[in-house]
Amino acid sequence: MSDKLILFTHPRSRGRIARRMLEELGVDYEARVLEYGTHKEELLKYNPMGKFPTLLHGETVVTEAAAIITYLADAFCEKGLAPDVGSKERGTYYRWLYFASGPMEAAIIDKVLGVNIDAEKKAFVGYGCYDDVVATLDKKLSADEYVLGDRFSAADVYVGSSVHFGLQFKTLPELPSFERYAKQIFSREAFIRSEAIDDRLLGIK
Ligand SMILES: N[C@@H](CCC(=O)N[C@@H](CS)C(=O)NCC(=O)O)C(=O)O
Repeated sequence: MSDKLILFTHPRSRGRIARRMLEELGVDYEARVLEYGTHKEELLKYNPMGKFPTLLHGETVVTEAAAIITYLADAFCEKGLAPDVGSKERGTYYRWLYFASGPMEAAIIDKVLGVNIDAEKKAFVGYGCYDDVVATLDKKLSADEYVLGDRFSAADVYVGSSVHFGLQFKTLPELPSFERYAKQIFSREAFIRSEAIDDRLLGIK
C-alpha cells in the first residue's frame, strides 16, 4: 500500500483546514484542487458526499475536516500534535474537537440559515442554543491559551479555524477571547504558509 497523501480541496472551502494541518505537520502531500460542481466524478469515487476536504492516505479515505485533523495527528504522532491516547489531556483534546465540529458548527449554520430554537426546545437540541455555545467557548478561550492550556495541538488547528471563520464571516461575535485566540493561531508559520498557498489559488495576493 502506498502511503501517499492526497488532499482533494478547493481554496474556498473547509479544505483549508486540512491544508493547515498538513503544513503544520510539514509532511509531503499532493493537493488536487477541484472546482465546485465539476469535481464529482473523481471525488465521488472516494467520497459519495462529494465534499472538500477529502484525504487519501494510501488506500485509506478520510472525510470530515475534524476527522482528517485527528487522523493525521495520530498517523504522524512523532510530530507531537496529539496528546497520548488514554491521557487526561486526550479527553480535553477530544472534547473541544467534537464541540467545534458538532454543536458549534451546527449552531453557527443554523444561525446563518435563520433557524431559531425556541427556549423550550433547548434541552432537545444537541447544541442547546447559539448563545450557550458562544458563552461556553468564550469561557474556555478566556481561561486557556490553547485547547490544552499552554500547549498547541491539532485540536487548535480545527478550533482555531472555526473561530477564525466565525470572526471573518461575522457568525461569531468579536469577543476579546476569540480575537486573541484566532490571531495567535493564525500567526503560526505553518498557517501563514498554508493561507498563502490557498490565497494564491484564489488569485488573492
Ligand atoms: N462535514 C464536512 C463538510 C464539508 C463541506 O461542506 N465542504 C463544502 C465546502 S466548505 C463542500 O465541499 N461543498 C461542495 C459540495 O457540496 O459540492 C467537513 O467538516 O469536512
